[in-house]
Amino acid sequence: MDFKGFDRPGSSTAGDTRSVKVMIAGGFGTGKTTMVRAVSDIKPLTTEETLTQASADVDPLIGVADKTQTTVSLDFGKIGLNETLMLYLFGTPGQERFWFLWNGLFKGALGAVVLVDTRRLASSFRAIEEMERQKVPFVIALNVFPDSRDYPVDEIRDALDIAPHTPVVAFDARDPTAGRDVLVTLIRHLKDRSAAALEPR
Ligand SMILES: Nc1nc2c(ncn2[C@@H]2O[C@H](COP(=O)(O)OP(=O)(O)OP(=O)(O)O)[C@@H](O)[C@H]2O)c(=O)[nH]1
Ligand SMILES: [Mg+2]
Repeated sequence: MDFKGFDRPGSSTAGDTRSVKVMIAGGFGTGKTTMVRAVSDIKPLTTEETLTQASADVDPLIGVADKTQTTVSLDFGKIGLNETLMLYLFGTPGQERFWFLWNGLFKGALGAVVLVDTRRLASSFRAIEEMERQKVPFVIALNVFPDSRDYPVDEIRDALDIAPHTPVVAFDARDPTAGRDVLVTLIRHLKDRSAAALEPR
C-alpha cells in the first residue's frame, strides 16, 4: 500500500518504514484485547486483572459470561501491514472506572478501530463519542459472537449515530486475518480522508 503524502502527528518515518499509532477502542468486553492478541506480530503486552464482583453492576457480563479478566491499563501490540508500514496498536481499557486513562492514551493516535458488540451496542457509545471529541478518525468493527443478530449496516449506522463515510465492517476478533483486514480498512479510510482534505474546496 502506498503511504506517501501521509505526514501527520502520530506517524514517524525511519528509513523506508512508517510507524503509525492506532487505537483499539470500544466498550467493555467487546474483544479489544482479543483482537490485539490475534493480530500482533510480537507477543503483546497486556495488563489484565481478574474481574471483581464490584464491577458487575456497572459493566454487566451479558453475552460474555465466561469473561474472567479485564484490561486495567492498556494492551500493546505491533503489526507490519507491509514492508513500509508498521502499526503500533494501543488497546484501551473498557471498564468505566478506567476511562480516565483514555486522554493520555490517545495522544498522537492517527486513527482508531472501535469494536462494537451488537448485542450490547450502548457499551460502545462512549468510545465513539470520545473519538469524535478527540477528532480521531475511526472505523467500526462489529465483533460477531455466535448469538449476534445480523443487522443491516444502515440500522447499525443509525443506532450508533455515525457519519455516512465511516466504514462499518463485521469480523471475528479471534481471527488474525480478519483483524488485519479491519486494520487495512482503517488505513484506506485514513488515506481517503487525507486525500479529501487536500482537494480544493
Ligand atoms: N465467541 C467469541 N468470543 C469472543 C470473541 N472476541 C472475544 N471473545 C471473548 O469475549 C470475551 C471478551 O474479550 P476481551 O478481549 O477480554 O474484551 P475486551 O474488550 O478487551 O474487554 P475489557 O478489556 O474488559 O474491556 C473474552 O472471554 C473472549 O474470549 C469473538 O469474536 N467471538
Ligand atoms: Mg481488554
